[in-house]
Amino acid sequence: MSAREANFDGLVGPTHNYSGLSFGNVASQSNAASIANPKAAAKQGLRKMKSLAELGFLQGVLPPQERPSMRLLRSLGFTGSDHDMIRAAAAQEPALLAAASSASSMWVANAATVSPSPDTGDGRVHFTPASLSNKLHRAIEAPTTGRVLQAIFRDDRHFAFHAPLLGTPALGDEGAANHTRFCADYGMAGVEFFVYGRSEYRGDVAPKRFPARQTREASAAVARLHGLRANATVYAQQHPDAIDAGVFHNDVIAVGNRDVLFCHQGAFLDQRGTYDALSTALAQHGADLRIVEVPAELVSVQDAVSSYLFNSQLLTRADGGTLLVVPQECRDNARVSAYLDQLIAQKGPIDQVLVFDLRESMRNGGGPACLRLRVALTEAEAAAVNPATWINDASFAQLDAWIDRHYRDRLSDADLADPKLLDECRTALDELTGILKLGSVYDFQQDGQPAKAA
Ligand code: SUG
Repeated sequence: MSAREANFDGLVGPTHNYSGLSFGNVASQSNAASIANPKAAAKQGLRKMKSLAELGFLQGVLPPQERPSMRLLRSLGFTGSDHDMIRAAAAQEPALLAAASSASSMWVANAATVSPSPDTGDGRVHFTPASLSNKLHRAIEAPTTGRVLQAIFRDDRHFAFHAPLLGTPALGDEGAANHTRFCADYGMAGVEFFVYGRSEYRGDVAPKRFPARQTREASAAVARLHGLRANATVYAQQHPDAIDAGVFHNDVIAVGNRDVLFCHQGAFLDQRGTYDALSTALAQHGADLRIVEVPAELVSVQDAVSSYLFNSQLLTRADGGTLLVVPQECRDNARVSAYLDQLIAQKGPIDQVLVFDLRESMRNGGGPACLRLRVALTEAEAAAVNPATWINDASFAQLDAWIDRHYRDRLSDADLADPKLLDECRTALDELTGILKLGSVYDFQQDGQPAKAA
């Protein structure tokens, strides 16, 4: 069966800001309290989507979520009108208001784990929204994520949805950021690779400084839910030293596509054993794994974390060549930039590098790969996707104008206390669900509240 990989990028929401909410994510911590530009952020992301669509890649979009989350504030005991709750939270618990206001749903690599149909027990594409239980501001994403995904992948003959895992430390799940699929071809059964930071019940090695967000138990549960075959799943523990250096997801130190794995030499606790297990499993699925390992002497883990070299997208071009999509920060770092030049010159598995300015997202620790969710689709499955969510010239122009109409170009911590931000966000999202033909996916639409709450 022939199939293609689609990339669905998260559109940055109107409340994009720097609140320093993610302990263990160096960029989020170091840019705390700086001024954000939501309009520029949304346009940077949309431009990447448009460019990749123009190059012939299948590109979709996922909408932002309603923020601040009134559901969260109400569940924390704030009462009264929506504006009352925002004012009270701003006065009493500004950190909770910041958590309720984060635009973190833009990083859709954390939205869900997706297994394409050739890999799964029932031959459908399986989705498990990530519980993201390690961080309050992210744990509130899952219910809306599930609704949004089901409004896009809406034919249950092709698509199967699972509930997020329980939000408890033993089952920490961060979705596709810790999951990679290798295959000979997108339409053939492949090998699904799950990387975890710690195990709740096995093993004793864990990071000391920063949290390991993903557990082995969560990864294995997702694989079971999706009906993956035992000889087609490989598990590896992320190197705890990498997590302690700021690698809070595996996609900050490794990326794979088809038969190529591009990673740092310090990515996995058992680097050699991981390569062997992947090579063996992939060989049983018709391909030889090609590994591009970056040595620490050329690019340190610190350089990888600050440049996001591995938070790149590895895409297969129509001519079969491989494109690496990197953030501008990789060219700003002399060692990483030199490495990229050498990588292309050596004519190995990676043929081309494409650079994007994603600075607004990068300053919160979100690079090109964080911003996209990969879904390999057969022709019939692609035809069943909600067509309004594909990016083309017309949808780009509509979304670009929508951003112009609704987004601020400056947002500080203090601005989160402004209840008008909620009204602006709801008005924008109400219009967006019309553009993307999603129906009523947001709480404020389901509760029957008007877009402009008093
Ligand atoms: O979960 N940043 C996100 C970045 C997620 C990146 N995703 C992947 N690597 N796939 C996070 O740490 C920062 C928000 C703030 O600090 O306001 C934040 O949530």
